[in-house]
Amino acid sequence: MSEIEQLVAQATAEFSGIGDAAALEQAKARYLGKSGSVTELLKGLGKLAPEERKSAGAAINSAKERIEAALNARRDALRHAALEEQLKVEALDITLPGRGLPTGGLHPVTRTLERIEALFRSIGFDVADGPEIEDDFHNFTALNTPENHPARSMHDTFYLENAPGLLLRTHTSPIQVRYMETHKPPIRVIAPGRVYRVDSDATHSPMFHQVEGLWIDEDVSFADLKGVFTDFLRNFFEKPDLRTRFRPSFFPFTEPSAEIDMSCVFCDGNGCRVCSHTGWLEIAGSGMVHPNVLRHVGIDSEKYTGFAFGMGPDRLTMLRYGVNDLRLFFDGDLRFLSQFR
Ligand code: 2NM
Repeated sequence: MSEIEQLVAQATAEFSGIGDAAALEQAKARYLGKSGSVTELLKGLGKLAPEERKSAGAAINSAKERIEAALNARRDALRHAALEEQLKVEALDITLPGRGLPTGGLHPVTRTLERIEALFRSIGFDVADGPEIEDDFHNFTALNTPENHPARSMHDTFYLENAPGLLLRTHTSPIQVRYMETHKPPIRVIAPGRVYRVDSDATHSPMFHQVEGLWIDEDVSFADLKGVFTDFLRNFFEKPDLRTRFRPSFFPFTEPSAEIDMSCVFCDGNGCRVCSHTGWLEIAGSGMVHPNVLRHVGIDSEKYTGFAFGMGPDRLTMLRYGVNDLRLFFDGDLRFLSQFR
């Protein structure tokens, strides 16, 4: 056998003995690479006599083609074997039961907010929102809060470190202030949202929710406040016999002001542990909008009057679902939250 034919036999035998792709490419280099055996033979052609060159060249090229064919055959075989191996490992058992798609659900406080919004929309209220980072005017000054009021202190309000005059809103009233600045009476609007106060214990979270309501028109009275809010609570708790009482109170932004209590939804007012045996639960603050507030937003306080109220949907959610720890709503523990799906 000629030297060339021997080279073809040797390469073919070597390739078929190789089991992995990287080793095969190295073997290829030894024959077909820059200084591989076949390449060296081709370089040697120049030294041959011209009459020998043609047949020698043809023989080398034929050998080169057969070595390349052997190489490609082995490449295919290895690729095929790797695929077979992979299919064996990744075998799909279509008889296994499916894993199922977990379904999400709305947070219980979100459900309460949506319920409150739907009830107020049904009697003609708009739903507004606004920035959680507020300025001093919209959060305090427009709401008739004196410069020295304790709510303005750093002990009660989160102020932004690098932005003088900016703070995290402590109530959703600034939404109402912005609404009054941009709308003319009659105004009927509720303002739900997150609010922030420097406060953190078993019954206080530094972030909590509020919904405030506002109705301004000619001749809006305290009687309208009593009717609207009592009706809202009866619908919210689905208790047509629920009762309310209004106790005198104080807020800078309302005059007169009142705390709203409702008959306990657990004992219907007979007294139980939830209502500390009083039969009543505190549920909201309210009052007639102070004329100074109307003046700050450019509404004629001689022509228009209005009522406003503020309540905590977190507490409403606790009462509606019988939850006794506020923090459960904000811990993000799915064992708790998934019970509300
Ligand atoms: C409350 C209690 C009483 C209130 C007042 C206003 C505004 F913007 F019209 F002045 N919004 N909300 C208000 C009144 C809020 O929360 C306990």
